[in-house]
Amino acid sequence: MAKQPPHRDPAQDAPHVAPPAHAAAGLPAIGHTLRMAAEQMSPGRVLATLRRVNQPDGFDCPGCAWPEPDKPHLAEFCENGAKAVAEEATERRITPAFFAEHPVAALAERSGYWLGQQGRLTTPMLLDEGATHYAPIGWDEAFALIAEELTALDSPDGAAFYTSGRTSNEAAFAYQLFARKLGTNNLPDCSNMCHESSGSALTETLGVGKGSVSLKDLYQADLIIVAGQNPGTNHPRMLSALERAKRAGARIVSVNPLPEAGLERFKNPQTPRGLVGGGTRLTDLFLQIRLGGDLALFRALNHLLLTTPGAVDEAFVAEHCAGYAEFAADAAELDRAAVLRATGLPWEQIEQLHGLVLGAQKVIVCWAMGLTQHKHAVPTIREVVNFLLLRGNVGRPGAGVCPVRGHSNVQGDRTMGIFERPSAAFLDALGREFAFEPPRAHGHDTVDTIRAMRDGRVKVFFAMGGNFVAASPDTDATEAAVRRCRLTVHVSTKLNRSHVVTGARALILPTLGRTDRDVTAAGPQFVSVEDSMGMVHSSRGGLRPPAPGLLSEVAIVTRLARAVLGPQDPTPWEEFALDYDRIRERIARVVPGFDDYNARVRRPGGFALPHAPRDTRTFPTATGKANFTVNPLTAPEVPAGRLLLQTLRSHDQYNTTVYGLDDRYRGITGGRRVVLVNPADAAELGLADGQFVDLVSEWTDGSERRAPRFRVVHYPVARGGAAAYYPETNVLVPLDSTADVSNTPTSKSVVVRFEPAA
Ligand SMILES: Nc1nc2c(c(=O)[nH]1)N[C@H]1C(S)=C(S)[C@@H](COP(=O)(O)OP(=O)(O)OC[C@H]3O[C@@H](n4cnc5c(=O)[nH]c(N)nc54)[C@H](O)[C@@H]3O)O[C@H]1N2
Ligand SMILES: Nc1nc2c(c(=O)[nH]1)N[C@H]1C(S)=C(S)[C@@H](COP(=O)(O)OP(=O)(O)OC[C@H]3O[C@@H](n4cnc5c(=O)[nH]c(N)nc54)[C@H](O)[C@@H]3O)O[C@H]1N2
Ligand SMILES: [Mo]
Repeated sequence: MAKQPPHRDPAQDAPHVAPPAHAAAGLPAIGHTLRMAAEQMSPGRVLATLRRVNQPDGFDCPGCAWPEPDKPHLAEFCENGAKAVAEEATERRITPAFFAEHPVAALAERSGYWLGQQGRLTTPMLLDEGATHYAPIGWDEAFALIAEELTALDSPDGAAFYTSGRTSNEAAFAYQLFARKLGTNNLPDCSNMCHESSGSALTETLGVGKGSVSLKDLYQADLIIVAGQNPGTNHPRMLSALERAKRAGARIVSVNPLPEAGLERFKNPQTPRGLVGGGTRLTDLFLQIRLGGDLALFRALNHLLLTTPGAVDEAFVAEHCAGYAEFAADAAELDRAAVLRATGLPWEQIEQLHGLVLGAQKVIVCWAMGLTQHKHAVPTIREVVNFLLLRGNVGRPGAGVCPVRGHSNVQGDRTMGIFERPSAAFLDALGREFAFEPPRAHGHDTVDTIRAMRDGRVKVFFAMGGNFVAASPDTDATEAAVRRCRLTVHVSTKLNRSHVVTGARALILPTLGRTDRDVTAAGPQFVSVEDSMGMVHSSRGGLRPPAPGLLSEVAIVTRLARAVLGPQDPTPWEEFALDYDRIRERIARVVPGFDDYNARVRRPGGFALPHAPRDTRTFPTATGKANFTVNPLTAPEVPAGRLLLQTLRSHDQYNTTVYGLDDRYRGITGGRRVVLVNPADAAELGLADGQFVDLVSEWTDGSERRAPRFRVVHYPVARGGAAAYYPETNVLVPLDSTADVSNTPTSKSVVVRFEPAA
């Protein structure tokens, strides 16, 4: 029997602090996983579920987007993947009785953790205008209600259709088709808050907004730089790949303001050495950089390479690159003092890295949110590209760019057209295939959607998964904006804050997840996803769905499309819902690289999408070449008496889903309201370890935002910076504080001061 959800809501947490760990995984990880799974499921279900994760005939792990190796271990074990699976495969259920018992106003007082622990959603529910409780509604009535609200809009651009990156290719393709047939490109997605900066920088410089390496490249690399990423928690299977690279002779450099345990040492739970031995030391050189110092670091590195005779791959640059002369002229000068200030690194360490680079034929740079969520994120990533181009490290084995994606299908969703700024080529192909004229004007991304709701321009908000209210910046402003909507709709597996902070009317549409069996009148269906390295493969759930009559995401989108677009609409939505092969046939005709989709997706392991820079060293950019760019040295300015706050993930959470209150590797247990501060900064600011403070963010327009009662933890973070968990600190991130070009919220760069807690 699965245990009941906790009665007590531990929102008022009481964190305990111990010294941080220096190694990740090993035996404790397995014990931790099994304990957490056992709280959600019976032992038989735990085994049946975990055995099918990331196996060729199984389902794609709903955790991260890290690719599967060719021959996965029987249990391609990953502690946090297992937690993501257990969270979805839980045997707890939310029924209409739950909503009858809890008024929405009371649910809005609960923590996200408590909401998530209540179990899987089972019944479509409506919160009608003025009602205090959600009440059950039939599927047809729900779709009719949405159609009524959409039809009442002055323009289709009064609606926005959000996507979180777990949605399958098939559902995503149908969803964007529906939005565009309705007449809008308002397709914001979680990627706007995530790797948008990577997409912007890579599209401009290399012509493809995705990573250029495969797992095989990683195994062959001589040098791997991991910057702004915490794989021990967020991409644990990446540690096995790094271990394999290391055993083949690669050097690994970590660039991070925090000494993350997973990057220090890895105890591979698949090997005896990892289970009982000391594990593998991963990092050869740790650069404890200041927040936002990476642009300065890569500029310094590029300067050193340019001034080292023979260091530049001149043949590659001459044949394949544009903009080199301007870049080289600019990088010839270096303000060394500014570099030292921005990075906080001793010059010797930068020279050490330079030495490692000179000794390496094949270099890969991996990165995640530590690079993408800064005001100068796009120039930073452009400078990383400059660095790789200088020595020809793009488009050959063992080398390239590796932005490590978050959600398991966030990359696939974008490939399927979930984008507020689609290319003309994509719209042309879509319009041709479905005989309609897609809207051409760009739509709203996530931040612009919030502004549009605030200003009354978007009145219907529809979310395919995710937790928009909690994941977005500036929580109070976002919640006020959402409350101005006429209607908010969430297609969800689990209850979250976005269901209780709503428009005048709100719908919860429960759906199948990755682990659930999906059977239509035409037989069992599978879906497909694209991982962080452009591999597309199938995913088939095996568990009995949490309730009879639950609809898949594809079924929901197609039935909604029919209800809104009417019986005369020529798109065969019913056929799409019956047999997902019919959707894949269309994708194959619209999206490049998906020829013969239905056959190739059925091969074990799937197939690789084409990537011009990787495959043929050609660059589909505006110049037809790989572009060097000039990126002036900038770094965050922090006034005296303040620190720069980054908002990051603990070990027991998946974005806004909190699995538990521990952050094991960082030594924090039993609570999440902690702020990590360097002891030297703490001394200067008079912050004692264990003291409770309010965090107050200061924005350039003079406005202030407050997050109350955080326990100060003295921790070895780089000087000048602090760290606290997301989403508790989203309230501090001003809506207008976004990255240049990509408009991504600056979640890793918030100026804060500390006030004693009341
Ligand atoms: N278990 C689990 N897995 C996940 C997720 C999850 O929440 N839980 N989330 C998924 C998603 S959507 C994503 S996008 C990824 C996120 O994966 P990560 O990007 O690893 O996630 P964060 O916790 O935001 O960690 C940011 C890391 O960058 C470092 N950092 C912060 N600022 C800087 C900087 O200025 N420079 C440098 N060099 N480093 C910096 C931080 O210290 C931290 O180690 O993980 C995915 N996988
Ligand atoms: N301050 C701060 N803010 C951040 C970040 C940060 O580092 N700091 N990171 C940003 C990043 S990288 C991201 S990606 C976003 C994440 O933003 P989102 O993707 O919007 O948020 P999640 O927490 O991943 O969404 C969780 C919800 O998705 C639903 N769900 C889960 N699986 C499924 C499914 O299979 N189908 C459907 N329909 N629903 C499902 C469940 O109801 C669950 O409650 O947050 C961003 N916000
Ligand atoms: Mo993400």
